[in-house]
Amino acid sequence: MKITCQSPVNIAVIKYWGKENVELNLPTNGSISVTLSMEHIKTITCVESNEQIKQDSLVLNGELVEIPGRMKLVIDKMRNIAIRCGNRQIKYKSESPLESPADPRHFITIKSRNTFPTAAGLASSASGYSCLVYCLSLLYHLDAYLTRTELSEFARLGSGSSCRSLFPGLVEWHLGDSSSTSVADSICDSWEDLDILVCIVKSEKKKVGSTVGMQQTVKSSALFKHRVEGMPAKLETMKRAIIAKDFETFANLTMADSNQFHAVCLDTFPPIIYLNEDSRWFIEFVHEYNRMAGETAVAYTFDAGPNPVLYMRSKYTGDVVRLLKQLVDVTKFKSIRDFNECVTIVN
Ligand code: 2P0
Repeated sequence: MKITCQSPVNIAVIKYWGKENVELNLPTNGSISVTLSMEHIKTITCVESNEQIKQDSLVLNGELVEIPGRMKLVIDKMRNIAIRCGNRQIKYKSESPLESPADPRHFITIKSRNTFPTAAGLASSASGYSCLVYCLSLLYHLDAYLTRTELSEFARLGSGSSCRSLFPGLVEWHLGDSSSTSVADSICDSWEDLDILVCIVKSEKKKVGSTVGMQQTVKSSALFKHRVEGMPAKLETMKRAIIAKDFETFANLTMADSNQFHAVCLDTFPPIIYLNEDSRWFIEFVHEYNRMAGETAVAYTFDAGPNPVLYMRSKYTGDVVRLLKQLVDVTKFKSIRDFNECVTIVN
């Protein structure tokens, strides 16, 4: 029995940084992201289960690797739920292409690959864990018992930001106050004249992993406390801007949050520096472009790496791409027009 799914990455506009509970990946603040389309950047995962398989295994980008502890935890939790589901009431129709669920007592083989550089600050763990959780939910027909939001808890246990890739469009990961309430759901599933441009300036492995970085920040940054205090109001303003399709507020808050996140990284001791000279060039370019346009036309955001992701009003996209191609030596531009996709079945 075999299921293949694909999952996109998501890029936060109000960022997750800091864990209240490291083991459960409970965040110190809620976050909001945009799920990208899968045209260029995605994870494809195939999970196979049958009684001939002698042990669980993971092949990542063609290489047999040890299954990380967190992944084991996610797989075990989902298997346990699958074993108990026999006594539960079926709420929904399973989307699974498998007629009957796989036996959760059998071992599984996971084969997963990314169509973009792993650990380059482009949230590969987000597409990876959301894809795995969706594959397992279909393999065991868990989607017949649990909502997408309930399933997002398992993705979060694997990697915080991955709970957001289970939904299309603009998505909120709620802070919550327990494992079952710190979950994701959709704010709105499309924004027609919003375009996204992912610019890949460097595809080296990032220096400080997010999990380690977040713990250093929580321990050492005074600015971080200020950031957390301001979060509930910021999230509310952002949600209202998204629902009203108010690009100006959306764009300005996105840039301000990215800047504050990187300021907090710099305020961490020892400091975490994700931005580089190219990143700073993009920041100045965007502010100058907006000044010339006479309105907020473009916004930037940077995750745990130097690659800018630009959000723009679609009427400016052609001009921005043309100018960037003239001005900068960027490895790749990925123009993402349709981001109204989320994790889905391949076969
Ligand atoms: C985000 N990042 O909201 C923020 C912005 C990076 C900067 O979520 O430890 O890989 O697996 O829960 O989800 C990256 O953190 O961390 C991240 P874990 P994750 O997208």
